[in-house]
Amino acid sequence: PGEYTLTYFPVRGRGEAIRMLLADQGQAWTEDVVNGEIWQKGDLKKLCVFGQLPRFQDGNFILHQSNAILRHLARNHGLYGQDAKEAALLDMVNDGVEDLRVKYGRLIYQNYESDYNLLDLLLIHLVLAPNCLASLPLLAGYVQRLSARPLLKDFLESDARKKRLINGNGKQ
Ligand code: 0HH
Repeated sequence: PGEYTLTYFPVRGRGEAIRMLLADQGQAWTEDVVNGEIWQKGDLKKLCVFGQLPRFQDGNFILHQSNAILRHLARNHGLYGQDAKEAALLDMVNDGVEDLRVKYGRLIYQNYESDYNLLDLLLIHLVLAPNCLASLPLLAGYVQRLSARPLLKDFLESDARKKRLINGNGKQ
């Protein structure tokens, strides 16, 4: 791959699963942080295919849509299964996680309201309700196992991540 740059708002949001994948793979990337003031100007929004972030650069190759970015990185880093059927199963699970993320987004922003993708969402649930996995040992073990992976652990405990807002609207 070329040099990686993630352009996103100063939150975990739809950037965090991408960041966790890269961190866990030992892959360096550049953070291009867009605050509200820059976004309000509208110039960047016009450049975005769907008028939204995240935007990801792999060298000269520019991608939008967080799940397309995750799949691109999964292919680049050999994380997309052994064959077309395994890739289809990964798509199925990730699409299910996306459905859950959309519901979570509604809860946080309106109503309040793959592996890395699910881990991010579960970690956020643990912020909202620390005991929510108490009766779900398989999921709790999953969170512990993944969070203990050395590179991912370093990332999860890094100052930069601790400082990063979870949602940006104070509702967590
Ligand atoms: N389907 C797209 C994807 O998966 C959805 C992208 C999307 O919803 O990539 N982008 C939103 C930002 S994610 C967007 O660009 C929601 C978190 C926003 C938190 C902002 C907090 C800022 C705090 C300083 N929205 C801007 C827009 O639509 O104009």
